[in-house]
Amino acid sequence: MTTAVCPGSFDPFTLGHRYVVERAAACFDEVVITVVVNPNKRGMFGVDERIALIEEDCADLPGVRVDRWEGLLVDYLKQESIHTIVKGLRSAVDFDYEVPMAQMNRALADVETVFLLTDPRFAHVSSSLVKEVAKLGGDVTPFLSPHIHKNLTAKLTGERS
Ligand code: COD
Repeated sequence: MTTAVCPGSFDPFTLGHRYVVERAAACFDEVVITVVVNPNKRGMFGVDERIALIEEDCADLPGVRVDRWEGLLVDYLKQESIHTIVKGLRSAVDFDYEVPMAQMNRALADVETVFLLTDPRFAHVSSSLVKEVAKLGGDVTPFLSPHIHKNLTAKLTGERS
């Protein structure tokens, strides 16, 4: 069975992330979306919230499950006996950022990184931009699933009240 890990912060999971997971699910028997916890960075959504949102968002994708990890990503792959990471590429900027990580991960643990191109509809979409635009009242409905949009709106309303 072929398995790949799609790692990220996913704060929150966008339709760009989902697009890459869908493409990965077409290439591998199993895809694990691993929410990587950074203890020094407090996200808008807690890790349990992010996991619950992704699980709901990807419930229709067979072979896709969600997990969490804190620490070196390659240690997660070793623990799970997985040898492939999938990363989404939006632009050459992503490529320049991702290549050193891919090389480092290969040097550390002989892990292969596979890059999948995003769809042009999502080439400008990042979790941080979506949060910024939403906070300033912009329409981010084209970039999030309806239930994640609902949760983001609730979060922002809670922040304001
Ligand atoms: N379309 C397609 N792909 C996208 C889109 C989009 N619109 N938006 C984001 N992506 C891709 C990103 O390119 C990335 O590959 C992935 O989705 C996750 O994105 P984010 O923003 O949620 O997550 P990041 O970039 O903050 O995650 C970075 C990691 C947590 C994966 C990385 O820092 C890591 O591996 N950390 C663990 C510690 C470690 O091992 N460090 C050493 C690395 S060598």
